Amino acid sequence: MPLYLGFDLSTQSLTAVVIDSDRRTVVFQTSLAFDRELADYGTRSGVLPSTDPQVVHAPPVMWADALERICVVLAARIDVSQIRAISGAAQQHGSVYLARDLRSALAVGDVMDPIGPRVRAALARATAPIWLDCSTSAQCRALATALGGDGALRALTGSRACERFTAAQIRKFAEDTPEAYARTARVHLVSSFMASLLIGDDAPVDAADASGMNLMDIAARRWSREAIDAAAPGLESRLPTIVESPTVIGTLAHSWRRRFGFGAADVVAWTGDNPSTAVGLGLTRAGDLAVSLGTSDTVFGGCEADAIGASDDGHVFASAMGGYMALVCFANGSLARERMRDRCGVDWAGFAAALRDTAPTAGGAIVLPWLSAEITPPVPRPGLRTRGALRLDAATAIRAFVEGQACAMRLHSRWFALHVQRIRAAGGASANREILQIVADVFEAEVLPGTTTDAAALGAALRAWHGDRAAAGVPVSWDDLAAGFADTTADAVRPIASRAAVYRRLLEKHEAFERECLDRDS
Ligand code: ADP
Ligand code: XUL
Repeated sequence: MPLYLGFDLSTQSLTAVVIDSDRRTVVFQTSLAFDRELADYGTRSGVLPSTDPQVVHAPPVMWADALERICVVLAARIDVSQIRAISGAAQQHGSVYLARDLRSALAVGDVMDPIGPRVRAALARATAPIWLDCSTSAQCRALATALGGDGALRALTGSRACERFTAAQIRKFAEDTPEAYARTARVHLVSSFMASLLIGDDAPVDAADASGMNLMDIAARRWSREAIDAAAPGLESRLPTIVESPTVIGTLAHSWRRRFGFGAADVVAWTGDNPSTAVGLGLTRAGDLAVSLGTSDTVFGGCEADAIGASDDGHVFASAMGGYMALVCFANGSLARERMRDRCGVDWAGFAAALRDTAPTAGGAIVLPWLSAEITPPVPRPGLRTRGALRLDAATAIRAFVEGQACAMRLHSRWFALHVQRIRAAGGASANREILQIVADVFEAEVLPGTTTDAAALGAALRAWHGDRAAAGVPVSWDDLAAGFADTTADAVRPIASRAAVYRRLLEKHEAFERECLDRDS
C-alpha cells in the first residue's frame, strides 16, 4: 500500500490529499481554511486587510502554522509512516523574504517545538505580496523598458511585465525599503518556501512556477541574467536554483518525522497551483482545456514553443509535465461570484437556481465582471460595466454576471485554444453544475468536472508518485498516473446545441463592449 501525499496551499486554504497508488484511490483528503481555522492572523479570504486595495499580502507564518496543523490531522487519521513521497502546489507568483538561510533558522531550538516562531524570526519581511497584488505598475514599466519593451520580455520570459509577478514585486520591495532588501538573504516563491519547511533547508524552485516571475528564460529554463539585473541589485544570489519539476529535492526533515511519525519520505519539488492542476486533471491530450474556478478563474492548456509571446495578456509557463502550458488568469473569479451571490441575497443553492431558471443571454444584458481590479484584460479601476437591460432582477443579474465571466474566458483563451474539444473543470466553483453548463454552452464543448474540486492537491500527490518512481528508475507515464483518478466521463456537462448561435452573438457583443470600455478607460 504505497501512499503519496500532496498539498495545495491556495489563497484561502491548505488542502492535503493522500493517494494509494496501487488501488488508485484517494484514501484521505482534508482542508484547513485560513480565515476560520487560523483566525488569529486576521485574514479575509486568505489575505490581510489593507488600506490600499492594490496592496494584497498574506502572512507566511500562517502558512507554516497551517502546514503543521494539517500534519496533526494527517497523523491522527492515517498511517503517515507509509507515505513514500510528498509534494505540493502553491498559489503562484507570491514571494517570501528571508533574512537568513532556512537550514540554520529551522535548526534552532528543540525538534519538538512549533515551527512558527522560528519562521517568524527568519523573515526579512513579515508579509508576502501575493498574486492579487497589483501595486507595481511603475516597476512593470521600468522592467519592460530595461528589457527592450513588453514584446521582448514576453519572448524571453513567456509573459509581459505583470504586476503580480515576482520581478516587479521584488523591485518594489528593493526600491521602497532598500535596508530591508539589503537584509534579505533569500527570496522564495510560496511553493519553494513551503517545500523548504518540509526538507528543513532552502529548497529549489521548479521551472513551472519559476515561469511566473518574469525572471526565467523560458526556452532555456534557467534564470535570465538580463531580467534579474533589471529587477533588483544583487538578486541572483538571493534566488533559489531552478530544477525540473519531477526532481526529488530532499528527504522529509527529522523534526516532521519525530513530531508526527512520518518516515523518511522523499520530497519532490513543489510547483504552482495551475501547473499542478494540469497534472491532477490528467491534461495530457491535445485539444483538452482546463477551466479552474478557484479564488482566481484560470483557463489553460498544453501548447508548443511557438505560443511564447503570442498574447499580450496571457502567459506561457513551463509545464510541470515537460513542454509548455498557456494560461490566462482572471482576478474576478470566485470572490466576485460570492459578492454577486451576497448582493442578490441568496446562497449557492439559490445562485444555482437563478442560473437554472433564467434564459440564456439574460435579457440582452452584457456584463463585464470587474468588481475588483482585473488581470485579464488589465483593468486597474474596478467597477461593473454593463450594457443593455436597465434594471435586472436578481436572478437575471446573476446569469448575466456568470455569462460575462464565461465570455471573457472564451475570448481571452482563443490565442491558444481556438478549437476546444473537451474542458476539464477544477476549483471550488466546479462543484456548481449550473456554472459549468454556462461554460459548456459558451465554449460549445463538453465540461468534465474533476474527481475532486482540489485537483491541485491531487496533482501534487500524483507528482510525488511520479517523482518517487522516476528517482527509483521505474518511471510511470503521466497518462498512466492520471488514469483512474481523472476519469469522470459519466459526469460530463454537455453543451446545449440550441444555445450556440445565441452565445456566438453574445461573444461578439461582449468583445466589442470590452474594447469600447478599455478605450474609454485608457
Ligand atoms: P482556492 O484554491 O483558490 O483557495 P478553491 O478552489 O478552494 O479556491 O475555491 C474556493 C471558492 O469556491 C470559494 O471562494 C467559493 O466562492 C467557491 N465555491 C464553493 N462552493 C461553490 C458553489 N457551490 N458554487 C459556486 N462557487 C462555490
Ligand atoms: C495564475 C494566478 C493565480 C494564482 C492563484 O497566474 O495568478 O491563478 O496561482 O491561484
